[in-house]
Amino acid sequence: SLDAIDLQDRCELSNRTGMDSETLKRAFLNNLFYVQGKFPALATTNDYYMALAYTVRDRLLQRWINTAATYTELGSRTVAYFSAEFLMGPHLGNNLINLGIYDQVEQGMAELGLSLDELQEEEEEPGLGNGGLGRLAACYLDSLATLDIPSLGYGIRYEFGIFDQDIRDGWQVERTDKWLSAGNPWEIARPEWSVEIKLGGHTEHYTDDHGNYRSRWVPDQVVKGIPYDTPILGYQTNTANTLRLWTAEAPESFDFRSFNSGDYLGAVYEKMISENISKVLYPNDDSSQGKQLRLTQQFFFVSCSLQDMIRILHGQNLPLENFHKKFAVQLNDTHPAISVVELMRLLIDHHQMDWEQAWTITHQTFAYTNHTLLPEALERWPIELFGSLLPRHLELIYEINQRFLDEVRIKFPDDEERMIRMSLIDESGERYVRMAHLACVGSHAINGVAALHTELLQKDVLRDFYEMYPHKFTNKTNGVTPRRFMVLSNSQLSKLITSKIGDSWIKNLKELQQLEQFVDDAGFQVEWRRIKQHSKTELATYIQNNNNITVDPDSLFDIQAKRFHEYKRQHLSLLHIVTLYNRIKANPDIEITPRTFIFGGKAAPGYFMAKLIIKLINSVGNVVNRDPDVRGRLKVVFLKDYNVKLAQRIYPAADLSEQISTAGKEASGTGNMKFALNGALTIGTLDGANVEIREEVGEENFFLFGLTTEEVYHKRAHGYRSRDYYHTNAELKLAIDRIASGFFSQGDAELFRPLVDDLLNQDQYFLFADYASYIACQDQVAAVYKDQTKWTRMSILNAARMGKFSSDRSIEDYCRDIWKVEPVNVELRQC
Ligand code: Z15
Repeated sequence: SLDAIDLQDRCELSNRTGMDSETLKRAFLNNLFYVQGKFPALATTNDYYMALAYTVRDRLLQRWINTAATYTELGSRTVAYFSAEFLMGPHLGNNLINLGIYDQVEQGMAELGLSLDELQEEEEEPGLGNGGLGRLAACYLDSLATLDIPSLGYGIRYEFGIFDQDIRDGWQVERTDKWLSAGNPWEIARPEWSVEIKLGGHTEHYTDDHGNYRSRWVPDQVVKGIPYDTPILGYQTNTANTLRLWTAEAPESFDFRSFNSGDYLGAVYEKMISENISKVLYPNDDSSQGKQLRLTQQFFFVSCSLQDMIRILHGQNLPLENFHKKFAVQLNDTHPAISVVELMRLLIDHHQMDWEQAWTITHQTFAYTNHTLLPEALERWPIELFGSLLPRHLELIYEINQRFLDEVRIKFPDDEERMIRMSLIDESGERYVRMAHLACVGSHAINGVAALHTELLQKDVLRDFYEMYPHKFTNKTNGVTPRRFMVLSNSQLSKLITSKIGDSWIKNLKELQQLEQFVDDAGFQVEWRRIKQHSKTELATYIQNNNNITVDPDSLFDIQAKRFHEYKRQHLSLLHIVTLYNRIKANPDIEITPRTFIFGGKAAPGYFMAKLIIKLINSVGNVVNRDPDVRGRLKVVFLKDYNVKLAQRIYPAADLSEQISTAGKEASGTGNMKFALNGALTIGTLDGANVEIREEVGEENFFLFGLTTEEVYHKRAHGYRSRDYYHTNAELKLAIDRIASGFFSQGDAELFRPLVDDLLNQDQYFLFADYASYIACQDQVAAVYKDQTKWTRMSILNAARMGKFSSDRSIEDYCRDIWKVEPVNVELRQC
């Protein structure tokens, strides 16, 4: 029998678990032969990549299976992280780091004449997210596994992730992201755990055999969700958790029906419609689109996931009443907020639970993270649309709302205005379901993602909810994983650090503080600078190859890499560039610190102004980079297709990190943390986590400029007139006039008019108000950069004081304050 096979023998014979260099090489060649079906003579780079990926996967599987077995045996309390986005980045390098075999494998590959860097380049990264929110989810999965917390990530397996960005004639052009076309060695389909979800139709009400009034949902469409699992290994631990992503398919039974009636094409059409659900990621960051398909996607993955969790619960012989004891569900923004209603429906309609008990379980299960203060990002669904897709959920929302408003009335008598503001239904015009309100009412915990952001939520966006439920609110400042964003992406700096303070900083980032003892050590400073220089040279080569622009690695690398949005103010940096250029034109011999300005980031395809800003960057670059008067002292580079892979090249090479959003607009930011961790200095406003970064690194090591949130509010309230700044600041006027005149657009004075007009007449993000302060601050940056000893000192202190911003710290905070979940140790017992 299967049980009789000696497990130890199986491990050794199979060669699939050994981690020494010889075994890894042998396994790799085995996979090339048996999985890819190739001799080395015919193998492509992709064959080699796949053979290596399967070699790594075998080592993951051993840990994964043991982890699952352990959790099942112990019935461990588990975190379920619900997110419409997981921006994982390439798996290969990260898994090698977390397995602790990166160097062995690099050497083994070298012995076979292969470059590990080149093999890693082969991997198509799963870009199943837009920006900060999706990447945060990925960092959190890494930390959950590293901290041995039982957890599941639940989301959607988009066939097309975030679009690939091309630049043509300076404009962004979108191409579909076919990340699955070469196959995905990191996932395993689990069709045996498929579930069905309902859509559309109507509800019926009846009295059951016990005389109870009940409801049922009669859908007009049924769709199947198929889970695909990816193992998420922690750093130097046996824990391998699961990212479970759902793909939509038409159920066999459904096309059967049409097929029987002879409507073959109709059946195929139904199938196509069903499969649309998981076809494509909506490419908007920080704004909501209000499209039916988007709501369908949200409901689809949430319903699949909750049904899956009920299956797991039953599999462990736990009663449904224990749902909230077994699981803590985190809602990553309001995208999965429909969960609140879906769990109620499953408990009440499918499992005959009474309302009170269902509600207790539901609100003890969920916790909600808010990621934005921007009004355009707050999700609302027109009642019509909502009711036609989810008729039963709309009924349940009305019931939840009635009970909720009864509570509000008791707590705040005679305050009709408050009830109108807080209702789950917006009735001011066309009626909408307010998803943030639903998330607040249906959760026991609500958090913002940086101290300032949480404070503003409480004071402003969610003020009524804070007054109603002050105990629900906490702050959970974001963090980033040092495994991917230091150990993997900046191996030289990581090794230097480890040579000085040992390697426990990788799991305990606060230990970086010990670097402070070397801050004035000349030898250490030289090494620190040498490594930064090395990373800059590598990025310079990348720029030469991709943009055909020669940049000087000795120049100050001034970088802004993030999604394009007016509130992030990439165009404020542009105004600085044009100002420096104007100074040179006025006096070509002027003494200036040579700078390379590097931009990266995508614009939502429908966001005209963001795309125009990209065009302006490229237009300014075309002029500045070629003007002989500049003598190469300024370069402007737009790196296309900013993604996780490119981000890993960029952070180590940055001298200056641009974090220049209008105060009160960026919820947290996480790029700000990755840059500083890699020794970049920040020029930034008092916004999001910048505030806390500055607190940690010390105000003398941070370039601060700009209005505070309060000052912005005040100016807005008292009638802000950007044009006044234009008329009173000569450099600002010159910069704007240059752009408006067509100087950067071959004489076309129309091209950038929408941008210029907006700044002169609206400027809702206060660029003109912050311009003088920004320019003065940049002049200071330039002065400090000339003193390389001082700069290096500041750079070391920045990295040394970033300990707080590890995602391990964030996750520990969530575990302690919200999830109430403990680590579970996993031992390797089987292969
Ligand atoms: C997104 O990436 C963020 C917020 C959103 O509401 C959406 Cl829809 C997408 C970002 C914030 O803009 C950023 O400040 C924050 O650091 C990040 O989420 C993670 O919390």
